[in-house]
Amino acid sequence: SPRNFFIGGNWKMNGSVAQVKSLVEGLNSINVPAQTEVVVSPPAIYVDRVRNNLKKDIGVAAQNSYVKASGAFTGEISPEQLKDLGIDWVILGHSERREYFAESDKFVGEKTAHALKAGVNVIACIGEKLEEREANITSEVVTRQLKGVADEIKDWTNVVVAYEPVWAIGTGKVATPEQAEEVHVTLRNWLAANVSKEVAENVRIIYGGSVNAKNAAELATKPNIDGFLVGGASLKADDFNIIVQAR
Ligand code: G2H
Repeated sequence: SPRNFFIGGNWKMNGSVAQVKSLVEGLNSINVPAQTEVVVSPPAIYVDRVRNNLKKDIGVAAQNSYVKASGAFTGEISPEQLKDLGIDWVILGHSERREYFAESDKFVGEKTAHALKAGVNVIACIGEKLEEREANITSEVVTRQLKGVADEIKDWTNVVVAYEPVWAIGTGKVATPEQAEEVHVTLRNWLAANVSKEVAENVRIIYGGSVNAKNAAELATKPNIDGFLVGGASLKADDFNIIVQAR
């Protein structure tokens, strides 16, 4: 498969100067295997120091970026500014941003398009809520969210799709490998039908939601699971290292 394994660490709104320092030291002793890409995502205020202190074979992502290069947008950060700091990735459309900050499918698509235009790669997050899964509308929800991105971009080379079922996030209730694989196949089929066969074949689709050092290896055996977006377990370098080595 041309799809290199991709492991993202989403630190969310966690850490202090001291904790960031010790986590970066731990990450610097990780051996990044061949055909594996590793990216960590600190809170915005720590992004610069992490980039300056982390070894270069681990990438750094912001957790959000805006749709303008600069201007009167108090509190926002542009992908051009990220690029200026040597930050090559951004996580967009995480369910916590959709839920607590009312980000729409269209806005996530627009932010994705702007980040790509600025030369920043995107981890685009999608995923259904528990009530949506229970109502058997998982496929409709995740393909609608994916369409929000597809409507705004043409080139998927620098996009990684993260499927993160909301009911599995931070709950300890991980999706089974079969549940995740089923949705990843749905997404790939939707891309083949609505974007192109090439994009469907080449885009990395990673799984997120309570991935840890114990469950990562089994999830990684599935042919359409190309890696993970890891929250809680990415805050411990030893656990994160086990996940990085999972395939
Ligand atoms: C899902 C994931 C990382 P956690 O949000 O994006 O978090 O692994 O803590 O469920």
